[in-house]
Amino acid sequence: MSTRARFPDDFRWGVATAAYQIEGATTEDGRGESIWDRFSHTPGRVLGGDTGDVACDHYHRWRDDVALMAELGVGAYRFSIAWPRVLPEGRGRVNPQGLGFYDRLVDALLEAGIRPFPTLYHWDLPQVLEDAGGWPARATAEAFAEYASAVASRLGDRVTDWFTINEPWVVTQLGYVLGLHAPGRAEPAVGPAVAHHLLVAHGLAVERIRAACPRARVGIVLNLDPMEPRSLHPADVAEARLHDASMNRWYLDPISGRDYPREVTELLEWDRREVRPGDMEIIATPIDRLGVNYYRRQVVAAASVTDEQRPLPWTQAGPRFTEMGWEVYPPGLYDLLRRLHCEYDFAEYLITENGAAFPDPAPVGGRVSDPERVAYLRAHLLAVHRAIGDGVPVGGYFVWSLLDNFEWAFGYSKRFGIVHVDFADQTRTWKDSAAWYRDVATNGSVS
Ligand code: IFM
Repeated sequence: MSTRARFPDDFRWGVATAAYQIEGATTEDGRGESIWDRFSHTPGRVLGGDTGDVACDHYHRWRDDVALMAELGVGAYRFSIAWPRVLPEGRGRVNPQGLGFYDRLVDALLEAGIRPFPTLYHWDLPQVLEDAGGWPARATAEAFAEYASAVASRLGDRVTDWFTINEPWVVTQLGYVLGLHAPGRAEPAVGPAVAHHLLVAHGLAVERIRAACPRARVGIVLNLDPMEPRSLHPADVAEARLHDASMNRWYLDPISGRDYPREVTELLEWDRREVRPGDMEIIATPIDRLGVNYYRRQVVAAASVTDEQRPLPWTQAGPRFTEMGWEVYPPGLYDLLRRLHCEYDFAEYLITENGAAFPDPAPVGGRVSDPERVAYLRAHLLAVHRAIGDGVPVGGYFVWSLLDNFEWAFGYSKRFGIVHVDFADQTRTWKDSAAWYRDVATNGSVS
């Protein structure tokens, strides 16, 4: 009996990256400063003092990287557009060289038979907009809509698949509440305003993209972690529900036409002063698909409960973790997709990111051995296949990431790529996972 999991013929096999993580060339061709340039150049913010100044030098090597994707046999590429390359002052004047870069990239992808899936905001806010208030200010959402128009007007004759914002939870929590990401503001009080403006920005951009490109299929990308209570003790269950509401439902509910989860607005004592009439309708502008970034589940325990008080059985995190300290839990992706389908019913889902950092060995004989990553990707793809079999409309999967790259506050210390990058000389070397994924993408099946 065959154990081959065959995916639908029109399933999209892709790889994903983001501008600041791979492009480098941060001061070239009129690009403006981003919050990540400022943050990474501030001592003590990024591990090892790493910056995205060079990264994978993709800004100069993009033709080779497109050829690499063609060799990999992928039919889709999710990348992000750097706002400060296109609008160095954040709004107003368009930088033709910045937009020209993405214009050429799109042409090259299409020539290679690879469908472009750009994301407009993967965290590199123009620094001038941060100086003017950043995401706590509503003007940033309005500027984002202008930026979306500028990009969609130029690329919309060839690009139909768009994502607005990547992982608004990360922008809010890590960027503004905890200060672990750019712009490094540890100001919990601005959290709800940041999240709300990101969602308003998303809704405004959906309208602008469609106006410029009537055939567009538009979505937002959310990082969603299933929250499992440690036990069925009512306090653990309540805590898991609260985590789910503040991380997952805070974004899923409003884009689906529901309100922000009340338990969270109450907990944060948010007076909703930023919510203007009509905002919730803008946020709920129907989308064509949801981008799902899945890496792990979280097992949640209430601090008030001792283990002696917990009824058995407990939920234990499994034995395996990635180098990020994230539990390897493929069933969570299946559970998540079923839950999204049952509770939210989006028209389509794309797995816009899934992948893992492991401490890879150095290349030997032109290859990197990474069996843990192959096992990770394989198990998660089987979870996706199972969800499709149950009727969840999952249309594609993008490995995070094509290349080892700048992993934000961890600098270059965490390698997520299926292709190894030697950051000293920019050599790209296939890992075993790249060869494995090429077979999967080419055959449309996982065995
Ligand atoms: O590298 C990031 C990416 O930019 C956003 N999602 C998670 C990845 C791994 O941390």
